[in-house]
Amino acid sequence: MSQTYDIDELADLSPKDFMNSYVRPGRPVVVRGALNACPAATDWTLDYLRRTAGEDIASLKRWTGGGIRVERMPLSDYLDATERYEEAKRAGRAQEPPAYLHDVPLTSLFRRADRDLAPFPCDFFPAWYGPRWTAFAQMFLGPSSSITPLHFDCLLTHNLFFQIWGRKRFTLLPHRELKRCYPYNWRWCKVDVEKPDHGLYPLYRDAARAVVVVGPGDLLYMPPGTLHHVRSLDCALSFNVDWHTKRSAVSGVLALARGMPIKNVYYNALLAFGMWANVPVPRVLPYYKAYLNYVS
Ligand SMILES: O=C(O)CCC(=O)C(=O)O
Ligand SMILES: [Fe+2]
Repeated sequence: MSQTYDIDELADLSPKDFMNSYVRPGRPVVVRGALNACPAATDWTLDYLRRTAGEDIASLKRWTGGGIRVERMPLSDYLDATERYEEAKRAGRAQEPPAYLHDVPLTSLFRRADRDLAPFPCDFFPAWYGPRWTAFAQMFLGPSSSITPLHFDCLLTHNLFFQIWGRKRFTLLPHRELKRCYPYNWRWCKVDVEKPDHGLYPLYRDAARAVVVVGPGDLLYMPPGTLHHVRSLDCALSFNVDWHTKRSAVSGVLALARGMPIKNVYYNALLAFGMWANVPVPRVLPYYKAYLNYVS
């Protein structure tokens, strides 16, 4: 029998209560409808993307038995393929789904993200991020059934996840359950949470876990190291912000001793330096940008 792992669900949460009741003690939380007042919730349609960024080349990911394969195509072709796939699925015609536009800088496609998310208070993040927080946001757009396999975020950052539209089902486990999930390559896990092979991965049976579905306008907070598997239940648009506190940035540097790849330690050192020495975000970002574009 697996142990329980509880996730609070709230209708409202102030930045101060968020810091005190969830970030400090390291507890996950869902806030329903937290983004409903943002123009992004209504304006960020596929047609809007087609109009504003359709000619951009989208860099997509497909998970294969052997790892991640990157595919590229004009964004408008990708959006067309995704719509065709959803239509065919609704009509009961099976097709191979398009790949997943996964973990790309939000402002590269939503260039007015600052304005479109403006009602969302930047004090959900440490003061260092300030109004430039959207520069750290990474977006996810994909067809229904898209999956991100079980992993934790590789810099051991806090993760605030914003669901714009569509639904996603998260399976979450606290970091202490890592061994029971059979990790490899630092951040990935071998166990398939949707169909666990208890013969191959017997320790998983006893791992504490929780399942939560996020829908349009919802916010999900995951503390550093939270293991998560994500399945899109619909065609869905989301983004996350991986961010550090002064403390988690230092822990992220010390994680070198626990096997964190040196490249990741470098990015954590950069953020720790920026935050502790109070170097303004625009001076740190050019060095951090490479992280936001790398596949790991
Ligand atoms: O939405 C997804 O498919 C993956 C999200 C994720 O892994 C993250 O926010 O860190
Ligand atoms: Fe993640």
